[in-house]
Amino acid sequence: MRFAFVVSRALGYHIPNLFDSNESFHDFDKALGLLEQNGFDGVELNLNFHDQSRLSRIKDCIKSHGLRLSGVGTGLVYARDNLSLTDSERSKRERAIAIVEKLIEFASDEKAPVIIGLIRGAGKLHVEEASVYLRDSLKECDSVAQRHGVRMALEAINRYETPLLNAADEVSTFIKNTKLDATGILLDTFHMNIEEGSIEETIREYFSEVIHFHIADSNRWPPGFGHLRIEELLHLLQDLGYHGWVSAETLPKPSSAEAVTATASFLRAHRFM
Ligand SMILES: [Mn+2]
Repeated sequence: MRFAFVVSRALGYHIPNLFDSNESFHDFDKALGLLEQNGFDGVELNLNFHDQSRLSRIKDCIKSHGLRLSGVGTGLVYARDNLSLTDSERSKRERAIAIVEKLIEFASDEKAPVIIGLIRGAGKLHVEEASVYLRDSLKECDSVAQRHGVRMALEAINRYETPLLNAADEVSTFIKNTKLDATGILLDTFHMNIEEGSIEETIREYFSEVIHFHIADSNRWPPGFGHLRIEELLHLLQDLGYHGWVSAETLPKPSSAEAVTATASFLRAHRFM
């Protein structure tokens, strides 16, 4: 297992307006330095743009700290630009798909998974109609991912954040029925704590389809601050032979820097790092 930490403008190490200005690149560089010092192998990002100059600057910065890109989240495409894969307006769906496809290209030299979370859409959706759009949109993205040798990680997200695909069984069935060959499941301990009867059983049952894993405690604070036994879940993943990324996607609590150091101490205390 390799460990990464999310650096973004919302969760993880929080940098307001990340990648919008030179100063934010400076803060990004500082955050990566902290990940490097604390023994992380990679960094996970949330991106909603695809201009080459910013993307290559990001890549260079990651490389200069000896880190890898563990995953590319796409939630900001929805949260910031209000574009989703299920928007009832075709042109908005197409814009969302186009960004995902560009980010697949960006992720391809690192073979990092591209994460499909809230870009699926949220709020008051007509679920049946949205499911059809989601199927068609993801089919298109999946074939681009396949061409680039990139996996898409479709995340099970709890019911309070979206009405679409809340539990692992729904994600698994959706991937199979839609025949998404480049897509696997992303399990997140925070979401599983809300949706699954047993987190351990869910990990066991869907393990062969899991390609990416997010950890956060029950309150989305770093591991050790809530009531989940994250160490037991990581031991289970290890026993099952998981070789993918485990990314900490926590709130920036007690602070951005302490979220990093607390996660690292937790992982070291349980001999994962
Ligand atoms: Mn997550």
